[in-house]
Amino acid sequence: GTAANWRSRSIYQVVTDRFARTDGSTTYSCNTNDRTYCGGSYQGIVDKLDYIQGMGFTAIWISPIVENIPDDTGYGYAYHGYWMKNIYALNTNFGSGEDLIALATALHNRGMYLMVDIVVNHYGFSGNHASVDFSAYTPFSSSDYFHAFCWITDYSNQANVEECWLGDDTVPLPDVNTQLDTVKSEYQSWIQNLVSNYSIDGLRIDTVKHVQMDFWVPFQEAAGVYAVGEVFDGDPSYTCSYQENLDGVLNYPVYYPVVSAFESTSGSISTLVNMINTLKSGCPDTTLLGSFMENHDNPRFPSYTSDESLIKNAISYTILADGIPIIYYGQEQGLSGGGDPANREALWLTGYDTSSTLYTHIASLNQIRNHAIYISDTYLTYQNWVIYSDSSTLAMRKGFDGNQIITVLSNLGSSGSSYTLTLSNTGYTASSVVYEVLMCTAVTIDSSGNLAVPMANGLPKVFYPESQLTGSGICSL
Ligand code: ABC
Ligand code: CA
Repeated sequence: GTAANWRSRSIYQVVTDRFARTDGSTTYSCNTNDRTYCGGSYQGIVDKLDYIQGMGFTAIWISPIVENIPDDTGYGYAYHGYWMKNIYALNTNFGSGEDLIALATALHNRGMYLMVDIVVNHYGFSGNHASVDFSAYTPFSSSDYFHAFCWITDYSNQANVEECWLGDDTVPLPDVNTQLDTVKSEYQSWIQNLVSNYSIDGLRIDTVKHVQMDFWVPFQEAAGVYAVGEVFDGDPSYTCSYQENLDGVLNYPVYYPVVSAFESTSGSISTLVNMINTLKSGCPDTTLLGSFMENHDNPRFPSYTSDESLIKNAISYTILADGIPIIYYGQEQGLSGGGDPANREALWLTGYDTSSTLYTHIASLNQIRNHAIYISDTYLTYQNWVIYSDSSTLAMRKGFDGNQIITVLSNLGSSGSSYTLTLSNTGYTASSVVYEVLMCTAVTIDSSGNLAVPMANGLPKVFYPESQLTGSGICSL
């Protein structure tokens, strides 16, 4: 898929080893602290596509697929897939090549896309940095293909970030010399073949800020599909600069203010509003950024707060703001693990409940977004506009007249009071009827065009014109 194809997608991120097993077990034990393979597989994902599609997702992102080091390291096994050994072989813990192709086919039969996580920055090793056995690597089988050893020690020094090694003397991550022409062309032909062999529709690229900027343009061109890069950095100018060279980057700049705005009833809404506006003007294309509020590297949001209203608001922002929404597996079941490795729970232990509050919340949000896109894909390129904010509220508009979703967010929490918020600037026609699609209640716009929002219990509100809902199935219309 091209960047334009991906703009309309909504992505469900799975840690392949932890999402679903081939035997469909809902009891197989998986202790995250053990950092071992728990048996999740490509076949397991295929068998649970109804569960994913039932929430309205139109794409999945899976863990890195290539062969990793087999060792039981001081940090456990490579169940996450980021410790490469051979880029020309698969990690068979997740299944065979046929299984992976079967997953791609099953997705495509449903009109869904496959995004695969990839690493080019480093390989993996178990033990001291000085004892790395380069001959075990394919195809970069000697130290000549790697940067000379040094640890990354200074994130303000870009050469140090690019040329030194991640990791430590338990698991060093030997840093590939991505400045060599032979390495660049090997990686280009590798990615071209990988994408075509497994019918991959898009890439999530790991450790992008650890590789020279000029590596990315020809690499993405060789891949021929949309790529979203991981630039793990909250600084908008630094992170957005990578979007000059890659279709998209993960929206780390907005991640931090989203979490802090909604993790408690005293979070700062204004810091979030400022970041939204900074990105709108400062990032090449906010509508191609990957929006997320959880992932496998950061504590899950419910580890900060168990308040369901706050959680629902943060999810609503993630799905209805600019960018391609990415929901991390388990958010729909309210999993609450803290930092790595606690945030990589086995989903099967939840029993895949499709009636849980957050499962249906996510389904409603994806459904209204998918519908607005179906009505007109100009919904996607209309840049999200903050039409109102105060110390506990953020109201935003996305979509042109007649096809605009108005999202009203609050961080008052579940015990928030009931009151009416009067909003202007929604663009809704005076005296027309709009629907609040999370509770399925109709609201009439007043004769001056104002929307009276019934706020209560700190819950988010999502509005859309009733006239455009006919036949959508949303709120039984
Ligand atoms: C292993 C063990 C862990 C153990 C750890 C020390 O080693 O499993 O239990 O605690 C993979 C595995 C991990 C594994 C690592 C290392 O490899 O998933 O389980 O941890 O062996 C990507 C992936 C990530 C993956 C790797 C490595 C890279 O998403 O899953 O990890 O292939 C850096 C990298 C980033 C990387 C991340 C984990 O580390 O840049 O690519 N993620 C600052 C730095 C960031 C740094 C981040 C976290 O700290 O700037 O570059 O990310 O260390 C904001 C600032 C940010 C700042 C944050 C903390 O604060 O704006 O810049 O980020 O305000
Ligand atoms: Ca590097």
